[in-house]
Amino acid sequence: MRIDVVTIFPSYFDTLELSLLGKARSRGVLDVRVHDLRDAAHDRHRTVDDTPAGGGAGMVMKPEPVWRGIDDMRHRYPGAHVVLVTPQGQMFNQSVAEHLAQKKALVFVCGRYEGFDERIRTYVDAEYSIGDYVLTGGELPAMVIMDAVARLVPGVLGNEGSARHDSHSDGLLEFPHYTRPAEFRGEKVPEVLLSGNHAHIDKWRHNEQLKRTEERRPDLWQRYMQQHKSDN
Ligand code: JCQ
Repeated sequence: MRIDVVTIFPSYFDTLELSLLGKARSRGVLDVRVHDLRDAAHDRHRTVDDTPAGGGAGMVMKPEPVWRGIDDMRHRYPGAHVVLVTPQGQMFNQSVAEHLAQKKALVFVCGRYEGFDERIRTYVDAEYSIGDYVLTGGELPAMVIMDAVARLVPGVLGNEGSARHDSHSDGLLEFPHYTRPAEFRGEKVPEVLLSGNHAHIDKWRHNEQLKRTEERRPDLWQRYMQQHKSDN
């Protein structure tokens, strides 16, 4: 998979090298390239923002550099899926991550200030939000989405199996995990996990997933029950 990022803060992405994504890159599974949006600004001051039409506080990202940035990516990668990350986008979740993981080339355009000039939305394929809160820029959300997507790309994780059985991959929260010691400050590892009976263990874990999801995430539990009502 190829991922391009367009941002006015390319150095934010330096830490990617240190992560699992960096290892995937060095193995050639993932190709991440970060571009400075200011390179697409053609004036002497490399201006990417301007005052809002109609007045008001803050600044708005100028359409021309953002459009040039996107257009440049589309020329380099004709099939690229161009994504905007803003609080106004469709909610990003595991299903969206799975959808994006199918793409051969992704482009993230990171916004700053009060947001993009509205006219830029015509030139993107999707707009996602990572949650109902406001950040100072799209860089962190882009990294969140990249991380969630990249770990689903075959070869990115060392252990291929570990991507599949995670929270949300089946619409339920994860079951509780334990490791040694068998007793920690008076609390024991549930006996079933030490039994060696894998049928029992699987059943226990699934039941714990249901209990925990019902208690903590009634929204997810409702949807799961709706989808599984015929399986008993
Ligand atoms: C994304 N949830 C919150 C901040 C403006 C381009 O528009 C803007 C984008 C941001 C960064 O994104 C978020 C966000 N999902 O704050 C301001």
